[in-house]
Amino acid sequence: MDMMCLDANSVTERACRSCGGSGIETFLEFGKTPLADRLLTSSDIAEPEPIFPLRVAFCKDCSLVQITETVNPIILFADSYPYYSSFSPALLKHSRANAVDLINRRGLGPESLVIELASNDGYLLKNYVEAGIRVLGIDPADGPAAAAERVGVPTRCAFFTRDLAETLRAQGMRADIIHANNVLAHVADTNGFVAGIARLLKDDGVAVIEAPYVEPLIEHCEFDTIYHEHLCYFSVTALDKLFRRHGLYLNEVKHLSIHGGSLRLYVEPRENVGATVKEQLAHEASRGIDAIGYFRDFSTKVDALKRDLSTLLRRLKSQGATIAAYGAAAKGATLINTVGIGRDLVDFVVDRNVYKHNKYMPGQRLPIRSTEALLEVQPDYVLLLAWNFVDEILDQQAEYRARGGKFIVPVPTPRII
Ligand code: DWN
Ligand code: ZN
Repeated sequence: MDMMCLDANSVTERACRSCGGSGIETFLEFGKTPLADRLLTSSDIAEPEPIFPLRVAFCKDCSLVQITETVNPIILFADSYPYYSSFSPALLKHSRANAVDLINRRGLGPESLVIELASNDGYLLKNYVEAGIRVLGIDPADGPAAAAERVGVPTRCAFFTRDLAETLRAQGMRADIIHANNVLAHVADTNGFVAGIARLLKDDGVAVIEAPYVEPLIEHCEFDTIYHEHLCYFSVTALDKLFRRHGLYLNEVKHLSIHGGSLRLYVEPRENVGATVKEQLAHEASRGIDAIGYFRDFSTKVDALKRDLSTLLRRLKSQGATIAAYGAAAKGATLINTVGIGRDLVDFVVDRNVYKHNKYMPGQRLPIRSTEALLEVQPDYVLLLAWNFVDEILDQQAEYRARGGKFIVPVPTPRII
């Protein structure tokens, strides 16, 4: 498996991505890994694959957890980005409820404007279009952006930056709602992104932002959600400081179970900090989530989970079992490449996303097939890489399980269901 380090395509940060401080301390080291969403085609297989350092650090000045390597966003998100939100029914349901709630809470109508940053295939904005509300999607990934246009969601195929915000504002655009789901942690210029939101939001507008929460990541050992697309791992403490730096206020926070535990943040140009935020800040201070100590033993927990999973898979294999995997997910790439799960253990990965079929997982190069393969091949076990959708996938795979198939859920501790 030949890999090459393309130093030209990444930068090693020396200062904090949010506050610019130099007090960042590394607490987890994965060495060099391939890019989690850079699926390989059969012609790529013969080519060396780019690998980049993956190191996680904590900022003592603003409490932000972050990776120290910034890979060129064009490599990560532009061409042939394989992630399409609409392949997950739970995510569609979750997003529709969010849109309907905001339409009611904010009394949105035909004169309103809703903008989504990283709008993907229109999975969320289509709900506003249906309600006759004006929308604009912004997403750099050409495939998903085209898919959004096909479902009637006008989409600008571009990265959202402070400059783009100025351009849109100069064109008379100011948003009542700005959605940003699973993107704030992905942007190389965190401050420019937030400053852009501040410029584009109406004075009485609200930015509704979803991002994975650092506490469940640490508590449930969700180390596989660490990869080069995810530059930041947020606490409310770090977020509050980031928004205030740009004249924005985190006024309300909700906990979500999606993606292993996320936060929904209600951010406004006017300060009106509610109890949910004050309580969460106090909670983090009492748990020490605002200090390096909380993170110091995480790498030991990660090593233990990696060891236990590897031992389980090797034991099953030595007993003659056949094993496949479910979910050609970015988090799956981190798991298989940091644990060392190759074709000696897992024969193939299945996924519902047709854009991922007949491609290969980065690094370990496991072939990706459609979910039908589980009933065609009926492997004894299936390693669930997309564990964050365990309930709906177990329901969906009732036939496979009825025939005796078993799932291995790796996080928070490897278990067989
Ligand atoms: O932050 C990110 C999150 C939101 O989504 C991105 N950087 C990339 C992506 O991460 P991921 O690939 O780890 O996300 P998912 O949503 O956990 O991926 C699940 C995979 O499983 C997708 O390829 C879709 C697939 N899937 C499936 O085959 N059948 C998902 C469901 C729910 C299913 O029933
Ligand atoms: Zn900082």
